[in-house]
Amino acid sequence: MSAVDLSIENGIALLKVNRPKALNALNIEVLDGIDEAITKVQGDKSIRSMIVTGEGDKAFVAGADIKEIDQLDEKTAFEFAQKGQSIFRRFEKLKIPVIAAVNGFALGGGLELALSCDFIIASGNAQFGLPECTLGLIPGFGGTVRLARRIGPHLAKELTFSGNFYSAEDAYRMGLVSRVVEREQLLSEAQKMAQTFAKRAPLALAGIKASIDKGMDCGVDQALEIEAQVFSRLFNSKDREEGTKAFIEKRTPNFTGE
Ligand code: CO8
Repeated sequence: MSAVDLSIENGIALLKVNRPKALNALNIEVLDGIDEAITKVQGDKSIRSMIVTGEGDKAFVAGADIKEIDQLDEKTAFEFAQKGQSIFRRFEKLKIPVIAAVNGFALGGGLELALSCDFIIASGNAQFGLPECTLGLIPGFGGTVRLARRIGPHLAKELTFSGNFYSAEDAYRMGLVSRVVEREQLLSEAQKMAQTFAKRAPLALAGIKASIDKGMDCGVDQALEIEAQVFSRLFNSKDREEGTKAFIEKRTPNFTGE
């Protein structure tokens, strides 16, 4: 049984972290499995969107593997942090929409994985937190960077200073989670959203993702320039032609990603 399962159906990739006995904690094997899955998804043009979740009823991912962390020293800790960071950065840069479907604990590195996805939906029993300070550590897989950008520095500091766990409803109120659903409906809700994205023009979605993500990292003038560049480049795409033609002909567009 592999520590990360990747299945692909009808253009939707489902990545499941599969280490339920350790609450799907991120050990080296899981990190390498995620890295491999990213490469597969990048190489398969039929994939239009992706869902990330954890196996079992209890956890999405309960953090980096604390038993592995315990073996690190300053040098290996730096290397380990960089390894996780670069994998999550590759993840974040995928050109398709990626939904984190959080089905239980999303703690430490688990929340950092979810933050590398485009947005998070959660089941009512989900719990979120960055409890690294309770271990004498700080988040090392992008948590201080991405959480502050997602919910603002004040809330990011409250979470990381306290190390507390927050309910799905609290996370929703903070804007960390976009939607809370019943546990039984979590995957079907994520799939419904992924199916909607899969019907849209892939180059347009990739362009929206790039425009929002790059735009968040620069000033308004530069962000507007990026938006105009992405917008205009789409005029070279077959899908743009197909989209407007289908509207005029009153039919559903057939987008090919070209
Ligand atoms: N690492 C390793 N094993 C874990 C982890 C983890 N993060 N979380 C749970 N497990 C294991 C437990 O050890 C236990 O295994 P065993 O049965 O062999 O003893 C099994 O999963 C079940 O866990 P519990 O018995 O503890 O289950 P409970 O329901 O009692 O508690 C909790 C669930 C509250 C989630 C609890 O397991 C817990 O607090 N886990 C740790 C949460 C945590 O602190 N996560 C942050 C880790 S640090 C981190 O993620 C840093 C990321 C950046 C790293 C950069 C490195 C340089």
